[in-house]
Amino acid sequence: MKIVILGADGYLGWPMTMKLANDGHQVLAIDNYFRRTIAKETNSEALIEGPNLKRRKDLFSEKFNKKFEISIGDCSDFNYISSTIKNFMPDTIVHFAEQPSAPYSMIDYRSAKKTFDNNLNSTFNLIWAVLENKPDCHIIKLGTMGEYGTPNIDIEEGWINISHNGREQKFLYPRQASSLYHTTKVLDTDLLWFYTRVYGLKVTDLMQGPVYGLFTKETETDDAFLPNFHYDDIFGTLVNRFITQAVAGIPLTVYGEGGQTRGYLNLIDTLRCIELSIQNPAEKGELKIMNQFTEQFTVNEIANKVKEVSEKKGNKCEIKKISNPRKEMEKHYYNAKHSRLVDLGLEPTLMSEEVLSKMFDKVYSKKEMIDKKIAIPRINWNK
Ligand code: USQ
Repeated sequence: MKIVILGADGYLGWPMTMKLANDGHQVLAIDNYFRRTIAKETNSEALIEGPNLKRRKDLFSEKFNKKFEISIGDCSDFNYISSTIKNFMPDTIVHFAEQPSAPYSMIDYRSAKKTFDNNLNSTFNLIWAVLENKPDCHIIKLGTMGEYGTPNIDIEEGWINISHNGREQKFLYPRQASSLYHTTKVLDTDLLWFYTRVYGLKVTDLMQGPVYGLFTKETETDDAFLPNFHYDDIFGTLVNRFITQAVAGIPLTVYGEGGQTRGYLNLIDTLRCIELSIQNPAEKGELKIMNQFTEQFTVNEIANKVKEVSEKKGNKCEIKKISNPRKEMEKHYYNAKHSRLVDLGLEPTLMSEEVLSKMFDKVYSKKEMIDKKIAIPRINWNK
């Protein structure tokens, strides 16, 4: 297939690019290094930051004897994205090209506006670029479980039947996010649904939980292929942060009571879920929504798992509850459905001791490069 990856330099976009190219697809990898730029601006450099896309593309060709194309450009520039799609004529577009950090979106007006402009414009422009040039192209959009928030009822996969005064209709499941970043994802979903039902786009929206991990078939062949790995409070996700904190001897920063429950998944499963979505495209006029995670945990449960792995290696690890810098529920009901991807063939890679141990060892090999100052929270929107 001809596949475009938007946001191909990212934590998920890069391993996805390699996998699809290695599997024999014709891949065009696009990025404008937005995340690298704002990570530098906020003093949040990754512990593992791969070479730029051009360099990685060359290294990949040498190692795997396969090719992919790259294009450095900004999806929030309509002329760029429209002409690129017109020239490449993809069967599928995987859209990761968004500012992914909740804390970044909550720093100040400037960071909020950048998040808003980048995320909404990239999705809006993508929609129009597809409508004008390749309307039968399947768009796979990375959404987030955070769109649903933490409601006091079961979370369905995207849609819910509502009965009201004796009548019934299916609607998008109610969404109530707890950061501006997550809210831009809600707005993206609404935009995609509008253009899908009015103009007959083919869209899959994947509501993904926090991802952890470093290793895929391709990334583990060479350190230069590892995805960028953040452990700071802005771009680092929970498991990756806790492992780095354990390695560095910093107490694991449990925010508030630590009862916050989320659906987590391994990086390997992210790639598999997207592969399954590519193989099972939405129909014309369909917005297919799937919840993309494999296991639910509280923050406390994850802290305990990481502590256990760390201490088995003789590396002492403390857990510390600190005042929550985020405005979120710390104790809540959480029961999110997630069977659609399993029904398509996903076999979950669980958060086992072995999986965490392998991550720990790789992070340990980079221990000297950890900057302890950026591993503790610097952004507070719970004032
Ligand atoms: N948390 C801690 N201590 C920390 C860091 C986080 O207790 O040191 C807590 C947070 O307060 C939150 C939970 O852990 O309750 C998860 O935080 P996170 O930073 O791993 O995840 P989040 O900010 O929600 O965002 C991440 C990705 C985002 C993706 C989202 C999926 O950055 O791109 O959309 O996970 S989800 O969380 O399901 O919305």
